[in-house]
Amino acid sequence: MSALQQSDSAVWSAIQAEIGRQADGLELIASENYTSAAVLEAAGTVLTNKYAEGYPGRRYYGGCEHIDDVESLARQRACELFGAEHANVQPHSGSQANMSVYLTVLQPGETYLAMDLAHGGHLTHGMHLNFSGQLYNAVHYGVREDDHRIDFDHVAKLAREHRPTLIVAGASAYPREIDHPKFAEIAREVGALLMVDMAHYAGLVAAGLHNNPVEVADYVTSTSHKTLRGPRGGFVLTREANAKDLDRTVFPGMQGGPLCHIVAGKAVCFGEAQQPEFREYAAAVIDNARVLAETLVAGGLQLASGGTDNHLMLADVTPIGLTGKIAEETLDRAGITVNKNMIPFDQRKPLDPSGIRIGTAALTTRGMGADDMRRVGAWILEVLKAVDDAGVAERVRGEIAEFTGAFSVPGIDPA
Ligand code: DSN
Repeated sequence: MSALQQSDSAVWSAIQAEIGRQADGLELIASENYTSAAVLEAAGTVLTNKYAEGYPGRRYYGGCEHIDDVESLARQRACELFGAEHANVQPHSGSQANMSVYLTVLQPGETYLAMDLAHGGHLTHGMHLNFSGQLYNAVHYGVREDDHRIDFDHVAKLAREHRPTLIVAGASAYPREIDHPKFAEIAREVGALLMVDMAHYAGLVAAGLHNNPVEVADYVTSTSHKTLRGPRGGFVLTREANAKDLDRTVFPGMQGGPLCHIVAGKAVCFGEAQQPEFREYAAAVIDNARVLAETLVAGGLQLASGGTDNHLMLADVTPIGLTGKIAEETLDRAGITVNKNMIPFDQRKPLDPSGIRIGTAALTTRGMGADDMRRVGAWILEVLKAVDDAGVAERVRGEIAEFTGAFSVPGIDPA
């Protein structure tokens, strides 16, 4: 019996149930993944006990020599992986990574340009209820109505009109490769700084399969847990010239002690992403997304921009008489996990939008390939076309539980 099971059976039971859910179902949330057993182990260590305010070699607490080693490794590996001069690996999340850049380069009330949440941006790209929309004047660009690609003419027009201090590129629900050099060109023209939030596609960048924003941006923010497949957390990359200001903003500006166990998980994840196998993994994520997208389109769903060239797709479910909320709930009953999502120019509301967002990073980690994606696509279509038939969802749930039994989950099943 584990220590947790013995001391707190309620929490232990909930965790066991979640282990079962992660193992038995099809995890298609585009921002989720399964970390390796090594990342999981590092994140579950006694490093959680340690306070280490400050940075390696300059801490406000004693006893930080081993934490220094871990954080230095994480910083060094992040820099090697992405070709950056400086990395801050302490932000607790992607939101805090973004906050740290805004607080470094923007004064309250200043203007920045970022992607509209309704077109695929993130909460921290200036949503009106978020700090990023309350503290600053966020101006939004979006995608074109005809092809759902970023409208660079509009980005340039807004940049010339509003003269923002900062331009933010990057998205949470955009199925196409983002042209970072184009953003850099516009930023240079209007004298703005460029920040790229690569949280979703960081793993593809690490693998050399998406153009690298570090080459053209002043700041690059990310999470470590999406396509990069590390522990839940954030980090920021920048040039050496910005290092002091950024570090001062993260600590003491907006955080106290780093989460040392998570920093250890990040170090392991950056090391894993440097291995040749990671490139193969990232290539398979993209291939799988393409095959799944083709399967869904052939089955009658409309995808934003018509398809995908990264790890995710946005499917409009209204042509088959559903809403995103109904689709999410119905798929959930069948053991298929996705999230409802606005599609560009959505006429519906965020809590019951027209679409669902689907990603292949997690299933690819389990070793699924193109044929499996065709099967997954067929299940999605079958369930969505029979929302009123509880028996279909029930049967598919059973089929999926049997199917997923053949694919191990790192950290849950033995490799
Ligand atoms: N909440 C994340 C997502 O699902 O894309 C972004 O932070």
